[in-house]
Amino acid sequence: MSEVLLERPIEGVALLRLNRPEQLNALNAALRKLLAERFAELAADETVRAIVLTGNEKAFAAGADLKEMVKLSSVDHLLRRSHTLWRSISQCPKPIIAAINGYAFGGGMELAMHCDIIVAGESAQLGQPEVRVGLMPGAGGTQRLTRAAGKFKAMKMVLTGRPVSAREASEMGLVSEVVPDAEVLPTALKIAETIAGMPPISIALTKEAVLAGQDASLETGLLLERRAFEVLFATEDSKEGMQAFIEKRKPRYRGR
Ligand code: CO8
Repeated sequence: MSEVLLERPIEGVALLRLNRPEQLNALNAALRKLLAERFAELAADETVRAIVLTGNEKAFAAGADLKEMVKLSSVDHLLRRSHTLWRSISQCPKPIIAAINGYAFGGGMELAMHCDIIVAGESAQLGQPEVRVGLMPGAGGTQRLTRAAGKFKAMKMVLTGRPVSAREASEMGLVSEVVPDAEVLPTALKIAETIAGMPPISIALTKEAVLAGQDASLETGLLLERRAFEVLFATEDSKEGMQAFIEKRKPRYRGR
């Protein structure tokens, strides 16, 4: 059975399931390569408007595969250039919704932070425990976590390795929504379905503006937003959306 399962549960929505349940979805090299390939395919597939990424009821992912990593040298890591695999996710132009049950630890939490929206179950735990095994976050944990939660919350997590509950994570601004465990995937799929019904160029430019703006000054971010906003007036979908509102009918978006 593949370590990453792809389903198409709703029109416009792709569902990716991490599938190494016996290892709590620990991210080994094969799984990460497959995941990167899936994201590249879904990014290029015009019928896909939103992606949901999930694990199982016990784990979203318990981190990088320590049994594999213990054998690697610095040079192995360098030569693997595994950051290029993460890029396929971070540069995916389609919205990605993480649906988290159970553990999202280490590389698993970093994977969740590559997503755009995070739905977590009440019993989910999020953490960066790498320090406890003599490592540190290596896929954006020191950076994305700090940007999401601020220096002091982030420092406490990465320096103690202590996980936080879904509720704590929510208070820290680390997750978008906390729901009962059984509602995680249905909620994520519902959000994806809503996004899939929106005009795709609006969605792509909005996602791009939010992400690019995070690394820019406010002035530059506002400029990026303005330019993208102006570009949208060239799309058929913007005309259709506004016209449908005026005519009190449902818009028909074509992605043009
Ligand atoms: N790597 C490999 N195997 C794992 C991992 C892991 N990260 N996590 C769990 N497993 C395996 C266990 O070894 C066990 O396998 P087996 O039955 O063959 O012994 C199976 O999954 C079930 O695990 P447990 O028996 O430990 O289950 P518990 O419910 O008792 O505990 C925990 C669950 C608390 C999640 C515990 O398994 C744990 O602490 N796991 C390790 C968590 C961790 O340290 N994660 C960080 C790893 S380092 C990292 O992510 C660095 C990221 C760097 C960049 C990203 C590159 C991908």
